[in-house]
Amino acid sequence: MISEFAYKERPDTLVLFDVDGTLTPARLTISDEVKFVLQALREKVVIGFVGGSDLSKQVEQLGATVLADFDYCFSENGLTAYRLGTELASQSFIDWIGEEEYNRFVVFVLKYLSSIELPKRRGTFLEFRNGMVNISPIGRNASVQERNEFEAYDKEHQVRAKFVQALKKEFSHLDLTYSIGGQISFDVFPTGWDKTYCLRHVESENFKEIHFFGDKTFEGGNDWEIYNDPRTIGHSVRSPEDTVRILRELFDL
Ligand code: M1P
Repeated sequence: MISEFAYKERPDTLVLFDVDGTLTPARLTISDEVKFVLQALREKVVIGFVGGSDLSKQVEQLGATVLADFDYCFSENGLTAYRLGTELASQSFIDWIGEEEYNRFVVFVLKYLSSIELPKRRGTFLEFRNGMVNISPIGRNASVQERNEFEAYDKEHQVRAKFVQALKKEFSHLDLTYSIGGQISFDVFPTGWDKTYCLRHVESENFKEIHFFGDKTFEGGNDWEIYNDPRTIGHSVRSPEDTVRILRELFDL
């Protein structure tokens, strides 16, 4: 069978990108320069993104045509996955954890949130997603300015780190991973459902090379596992400009 990727110069090479800090500044939109370089890259290799956020946020950041602009779109680490605009079968967090345990978890989170000191609170403290829950002490409705304030406050007071410790203690019987990947929140998902999860969606393509670009490649960062996975060639970047520079060098763009 002829692959849909056969027209590319290197159809056996996949290049995957983290979103925040790699293709866009954190929670902001993609620049024309990055878009242009990705278009040129897509002529040569298969491209995809793998982000922790859900698809609606990636549409805001990468554009309304995101499903058509990338060969693979992996939201929530690949728990929501698209190949050439068609959704792939996946698993869900609620099926994994079960309603009863999830209920206990949410009650604990809400009680804990109401018991801590914080200078500001906004709304949407817990976001239920397909492959994870996202918990934010200030709330996901915070503005950019409020996000920056919370991030600075959290650095000093370790609000998220302490919250994670409390959850780990209370739910030690569940094999959950807690990942502080962004500015104001942390993600909770079954261990193993980190960004390496998306690789199972591309296994049958037998890519000879899978490159991964990410900015949180340090231990504890949400790019750490896929960056270090033996199936990928990892590239650690500091910004979208850095991503562009490495792409131009590596793929002669
Ligand atoms: O992609 C990194 C993280 O981006 C957001 O984090 P925050 O809102 O805290 O900056 C969230 O969507 C989070 O799930 C994601 O891991």
